[in-house]
Amino acid sequence: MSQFKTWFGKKKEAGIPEQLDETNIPKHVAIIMDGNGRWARRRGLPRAAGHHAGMKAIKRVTVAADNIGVEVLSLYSFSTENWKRPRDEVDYLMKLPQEFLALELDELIEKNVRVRMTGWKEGVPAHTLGAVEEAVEKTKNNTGLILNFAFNYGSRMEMMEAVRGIVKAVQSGELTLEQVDEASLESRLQTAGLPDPDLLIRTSGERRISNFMLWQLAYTELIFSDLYWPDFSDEHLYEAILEYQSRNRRFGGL
Ligand code: V0D
Repeated sequence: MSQFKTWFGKKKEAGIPEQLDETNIPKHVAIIMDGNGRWARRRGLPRAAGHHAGMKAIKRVTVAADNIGVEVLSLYSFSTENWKRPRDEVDYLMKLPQEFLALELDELIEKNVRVRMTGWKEGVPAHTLGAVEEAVEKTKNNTGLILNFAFNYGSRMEMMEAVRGIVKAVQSGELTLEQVDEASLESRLQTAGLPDPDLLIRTSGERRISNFMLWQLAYTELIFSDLYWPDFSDEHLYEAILEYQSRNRRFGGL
């Protein structure tokens, strides 16, 4: 995020970097983790190496988000469109949740992190789903940071399913047409119970939403970074939040 001229030289060992306003930390930060393939190509490495490096970035950013008191961190790690990628790459990607959790789940549990999944289970290989569901189950009573993996997720599908649920409820007489409101839809989204994202970060220079949380992003601050996801660090997260706070000071408040 080279547009920011802020350095965090005086960062404390743990806790909130001095420049950040601790009374205005976004509750929900969502990230579209783009640029793993490009990062690898730049280095003459296979795409898999980029995905692997991207996994390491998840660790750094999760620890940083937890450190400053973010309540929900949503990571867009695989869209319903990504199945169109080459078979080998999809196979490799589907091994990453297991690998990530094998390396990190103990520490996530120790840090009181709760793992959640947003997306469709259909079509996900059993070994992948099993690992994710185990993590969700083992952390379901944790009360710290919610680490929400948007995995095999697409927002239009999510909204369509919610609409189907509403139609069914109307047909069965459980709801009247007049009772259908924003809350009826929201409660049927997969993010029900989570606050809407306050801040969305997309890396690697793309400036699109790409079917990610379309309903939930209505009032979200959008920050686009030219960094490739594997290069994204704790300090880049802090810089993004600083930018969020500068925008939010201008327009927020009473
Ligand atoms: C590849 C950058 C962790 C994005 C990060 C199959 C592309 C590394 C997970 C993960 C991926 C998912 C669920 C979970 C725990 C970990 C992951 C995918 C891709 C999609 F419960 N990294 N990661 N999932 N990459």
